Amino acid sequence: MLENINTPEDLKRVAREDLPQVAQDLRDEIIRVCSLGGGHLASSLGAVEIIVALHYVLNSPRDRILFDVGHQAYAHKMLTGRRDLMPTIKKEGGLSGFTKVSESEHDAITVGHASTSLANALGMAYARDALGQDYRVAAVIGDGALTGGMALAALNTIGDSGKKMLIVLNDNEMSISENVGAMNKFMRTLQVQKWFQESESAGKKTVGALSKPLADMLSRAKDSARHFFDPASVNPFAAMGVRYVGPVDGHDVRELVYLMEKLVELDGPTILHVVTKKGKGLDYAEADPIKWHGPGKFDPATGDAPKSSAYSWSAAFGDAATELAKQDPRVFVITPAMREGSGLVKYSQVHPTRYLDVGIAEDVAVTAGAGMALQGLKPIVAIYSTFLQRGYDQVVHDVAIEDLPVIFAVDRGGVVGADGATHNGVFDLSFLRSIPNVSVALPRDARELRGMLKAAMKRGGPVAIRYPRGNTERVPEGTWPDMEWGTWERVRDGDDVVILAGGKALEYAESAARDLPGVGVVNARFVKPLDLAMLRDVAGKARAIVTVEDNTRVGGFGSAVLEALADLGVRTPVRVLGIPDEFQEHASVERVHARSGIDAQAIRTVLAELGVDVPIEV
Ligand code: HTL
Ligand code: MG
Repeated sequence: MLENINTPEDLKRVAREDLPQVAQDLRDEIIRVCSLGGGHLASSLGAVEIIVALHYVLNSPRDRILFDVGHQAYAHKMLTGRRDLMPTIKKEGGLSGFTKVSESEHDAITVGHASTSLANALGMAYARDALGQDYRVAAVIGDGALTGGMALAALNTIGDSGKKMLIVLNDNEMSISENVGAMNKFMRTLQVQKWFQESESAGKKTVGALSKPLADMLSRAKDSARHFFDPASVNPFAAMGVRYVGPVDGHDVRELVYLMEKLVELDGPTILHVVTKKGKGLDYAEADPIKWHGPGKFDPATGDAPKSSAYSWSAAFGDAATELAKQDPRVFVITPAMREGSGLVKYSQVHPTRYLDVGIAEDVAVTAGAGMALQGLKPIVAIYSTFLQRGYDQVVHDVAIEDLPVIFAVDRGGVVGADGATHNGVFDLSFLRSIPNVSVALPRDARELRGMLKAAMKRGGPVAIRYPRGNTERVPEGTWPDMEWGTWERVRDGDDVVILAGGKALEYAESAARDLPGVGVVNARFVKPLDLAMLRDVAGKARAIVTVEDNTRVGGFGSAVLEALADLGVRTPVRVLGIPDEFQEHASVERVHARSGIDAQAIRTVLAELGVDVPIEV
């Protein structure tokens, strides 16, 4: 049926009875597209009926449909003119993996981080009313995204504001891992309401039978109190002043249409709680939604995917943390909803009492670390660079002022590639090094990572150990090399031009210098503190210095070197290579590094400009 459905208007011409077939066709296409190049499969499969119903009832783009995180919106892209482009998703020059305002007039917000939809919807509702307009605002938010402080705080204001909007709570009991938190438990109590259980067992009949009178009641209740349907004795949504309806079957598209038609007309804010299955319609994804949250390419018939024996940086961290916690009973690891991504599955099993998933609440993760450190633990906050942006004030205010011993294992530092601008971790060196007391270390491999972790434990104070997305090599258990804090290491002799680089950028530097006599390379593995003794020595002899970093050039490692040289009164010329001051759209990591001018070839070009005799590549 999709052949003739390229816009929401086309969809509205479909008979209601045929909407389940549209949903099925969208699902087939999502599976096909994801099998070719990977994508957010399970979440997108689960949200198909919600999206069909919203586009059937609302008039996008005039009415605004907001998707939280934006990773579940593949059906939305297909229904808004982008079906043909779906195979380009997350590829260079192709569609974004999330919704993006500059990509389509139907994408109401640009997103990738969780929990922003409700505050955006609140702002839009105020804008609508302030400008005397009358469009409708609907937000789709997952149960995982609802664990974020931003979402909960927005709800607090939404309920008080009385602003008209529809919030579709897409509850699949999953974040990337199992969802956590008290709200999650509360939602389970709603799901075991008797009538819902019956509807589950007796097919969809009971939901239809029960929700029709419910919907009639709703349409009569337009102006009445918001607390009229309250299936649990205490409903936190209702308590916040948001009308609560549900839970209903989120895969019964006709039922959803029926309800939404009524609910979007109600004054004030309304939550429609829908229960969905993550991975719906694909047996292996339903059975293991964690594995199928964001797979790479796979065989759709069997679910077979290319296996990799590579050892990720995340696994290297998780293994090291698991060992450290065996040695020291004060070690405690906190994750904001990223157990799998941060390599902590094993840790969480081996040390369940010293492991905490706070949900998608990075601010809470950081400040809970502060509380633990104040009371004698040695917390490690395992966090992606991009999501640590959510905890910046907490690092400053709760951790750094008192110089507390909180270790930040900062994963996905640098360019991440396919997830694009929302997920790149290219600001952390700049925003962390500007905070007093905070050390910033860049391991070149798993050995250094372990050395830094061990040294950080001994030293105390806030430390960020930052490593990239991707793989490193395995090291034997018990590998704990000594590491002197704040020291760099010469990894290639040469005093004419010297490249200073740490972490991922060091690989590029070594590769660039491989056959160039006179070009030295330093493993600048601490961005803060800098190894001033070595810097002075290098700068005293070299004709020029090149700094390279997988981070914005603005205020990062190169800036630190320039500041230090200025303080030392040394005038050696410095070329600063880093990510330019622009948002980097999705493409492979290698491509983004190449076009940013930090890969080996770009470094060689700069060396040639500095007068180094660089052989011409053929
Ligand atoms: N922290 C923040 C602030 N934003 C994001 N996006 C993450 C972490 C990582 N993340 C996702 S998707 C996701 C997380 C934690 C789970 C969201 O669960 P929800 O949706 O219940 O809202 P579901 O997957 O359909 O169940 C991405 O980075 C894509
Ligand atoms: Mg969910």
